Amino acid sequence: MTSVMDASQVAAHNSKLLAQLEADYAALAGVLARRGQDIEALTAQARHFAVAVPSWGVGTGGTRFARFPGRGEPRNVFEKLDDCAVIHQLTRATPTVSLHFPWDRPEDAAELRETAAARGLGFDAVNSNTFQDQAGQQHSYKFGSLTAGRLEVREQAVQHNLDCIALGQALGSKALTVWVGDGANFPGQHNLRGALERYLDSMRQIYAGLPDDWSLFIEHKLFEPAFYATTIADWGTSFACATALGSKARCLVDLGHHAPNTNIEMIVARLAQFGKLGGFHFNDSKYGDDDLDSGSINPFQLFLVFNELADAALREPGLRPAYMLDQSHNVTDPIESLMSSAAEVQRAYVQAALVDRTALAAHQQDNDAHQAAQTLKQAFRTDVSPILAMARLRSGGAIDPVACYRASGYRDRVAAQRPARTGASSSGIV
Ligand code: AOS
Ligand code: ZN
Ligand code: ZN
Ligand code: ZN
Repeated sequence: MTSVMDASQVAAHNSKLLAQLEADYAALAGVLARRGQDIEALTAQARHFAVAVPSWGVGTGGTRFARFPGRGEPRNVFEKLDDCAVIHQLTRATPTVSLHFPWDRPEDAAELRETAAARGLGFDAVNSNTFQDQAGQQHSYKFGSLTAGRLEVREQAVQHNLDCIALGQALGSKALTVWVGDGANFPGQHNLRGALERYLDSMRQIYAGLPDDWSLFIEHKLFEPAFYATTIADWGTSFACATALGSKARCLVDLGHHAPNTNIEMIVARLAQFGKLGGFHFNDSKYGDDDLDSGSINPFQLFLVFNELADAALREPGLRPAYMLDQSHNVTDPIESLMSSAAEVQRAYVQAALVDRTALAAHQQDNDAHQAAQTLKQAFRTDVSPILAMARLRSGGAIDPVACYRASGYRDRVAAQRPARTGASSSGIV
C-alpha cells in the first residue's frame, strides 16, 4: 500500500504524545473498571468502526450565494482519493469513499479501482446526480428528474442511475444512493400524488437493474431546492417507497434533512424495527440541511442515534447500516473537518457502547424516568477521547490527526501542485 503521507511523520508525532496518552488511558481504564466496564473491549470495538468519506467533501463547498475556493483543492477524482487517503491514514476510521456521478466519472474504472486499492481504500455506495444538468445531456431537469412530467426526462434520469450501477459494479461498490430534489415550488405546480407515482415508476426501473447483492438507498430531505413540496420529503414517504420497491430498497437518514427539533433517533428506531434502515449521511445542522461537521451543534443527538443503533444491534445482530459522512465545508480545511467528523461519529458509537443497558431496562421497568435519563447521560458525559486515540495508534494512525496533519505540511504541498479554482459551483466542484 502506498501512503500519501510519510509514515515516519506519523511515527514522530505519536512518539511525542505517547506518554500523555498512556496516562490518560490508564486513568480512564480505572474509571470504567469501577463501573464494571473493560476499556480493552471498548478500544477493540472502536478499532472496528468505519465511516465512508464523501468524495465531494474534500472540496470546499459553497452556499446558494457564493463559493470561496480553498487552497489546494483536488481537481479530479484521483486527487480526491489522495485527500481521502490522508484522512484514512491518520484516522484509520475511513477505509471507503462514496463517489458521486458524473462528478467523479472515471475514464477508466479499473485504473480508479487500482489506484484506490493501492492507497488502502475501497468504494462505498455510489450516488447518482439528477439534481443538476450535466454537460452534453439532452433533456433538462429544471422541472424534475425521476418525477418529471415528460417521459423522455424520466427515461434519461433512469438511464443515468443504471449507468451509476454499472460504474459502481466496476469499482466494487454494493449500493446506490438516490437523492432527488424533485418537487414543487408553488401549490398547484404539479399533482402531488402524480409526482410520487412517476417517482415510483422510475425507481422500479432502477430497482430492476440492481444486482442481487446490491442495496438501493432512498434519501429523503425536507425541502430545498423544492420549497413548497419535495416529493421524497420525509421518512414516511421513503419507507413507503422502499416497501413498495422490495427488500433491496431501504431508507437513508441524512441527519440534516429534517425539520428542527425532529426526533431523529426515533426515526432510526422505527426504520430498524421494520427492517428498512439502510444507512446514514452524518453531518450536523442548526436550521435546515446546513451540512455542518458531525457533532458540531448537537453531539447529544448523535449519541442518541447511536444509542438506538446499539439497542437495535442487540435485537438484530446482523444489522449493518451504511455509515457515510455528508458535509460541506466553507470555512475550514475539508481534510481537518472530515477527520474530526469521523472521530465524532466514532465517539458517539463508543459512548453508546458505554450505556448500562441492564440498568436502563430496570429503570424503565420501574418508571424511574430520572435514573433512566441519567443512565444515558453518564455514558454521554464520559470523555472517551483516550479510547479513540489508542484505537488510532494501535491501527497505525495518528494520536491527534489534525495536529499531525498540520505538522506534515500536506496542504502546502498540494496547494503548490493544484492551482486555485474559482467560480460559484457547488459541492461537486464541477
Ligand atoms: C442533498 O442534500 C443530499 O444530502 C445528497 O446526499 C447529495 O447528493 C450530496 O449532499 C451531494 O451534494
Ligand atoms: Zn434573502
Ligand atoms: Zn445527504
Ligand atoms: Zn443534504
